[in-house]
Amino acid sequence: MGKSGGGKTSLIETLRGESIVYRKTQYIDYSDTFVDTPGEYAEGNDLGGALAVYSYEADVVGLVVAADDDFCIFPPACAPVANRPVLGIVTKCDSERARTDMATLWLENCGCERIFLTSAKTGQGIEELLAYLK
Ligand SMILES: Nc1nc2c(ncn2[C@@H]2O[C@H](COP(=O)(O)OP(=O)(O)OP(=O)(O)O)[C@@H](O)[C@H]2O)c(=O)[nH]1
Ligand SMILES: [Mg+2]
Repeated sequence: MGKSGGGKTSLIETLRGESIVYRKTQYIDYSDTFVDTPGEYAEGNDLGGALAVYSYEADVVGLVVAADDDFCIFPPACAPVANRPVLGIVTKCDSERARTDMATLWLENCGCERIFLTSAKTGQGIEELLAYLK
């Protein structure tokens, strides 16, 4: 879960070994190994409850923040309310506007137990994340 345009679907495509094709996520897609969610669900209170429900369908929850994001939508100390591992995933580490340290700090403040630094474009961090998930 994470902001719209943050790179969730691209990350999933990369983890699957597929090429990246831009497709706005329009609904919660739980048809396969990954549960992909539209960013809008994480951006407002009205749909946020659905993310909580779907998080209980998953073995592991990933909070996604792009390295070039200007702000973080997740509040501090939100991760420990889940009774399963909550990972922090920094996407777009290749971006020329990347502030990876800032994104990492935001996810640490959320209480994420592991933080992966990734790029769907360069493949950075993908093997490490796959190894963890496997
Ligand atoms: N530079 C760079 N761009 C990326 C990366 N990952 C995704 N993008 C770009 O960011 C844009 C949004 O990517 P998506 O994967 O669709 O983002 P999303 O989080 O699934 O967005 P929603 O479906 O709206 O929630 C696309 O134009 C991607 O090409 C990355 O690792 N590096
Ligand atoms: Mg998407």
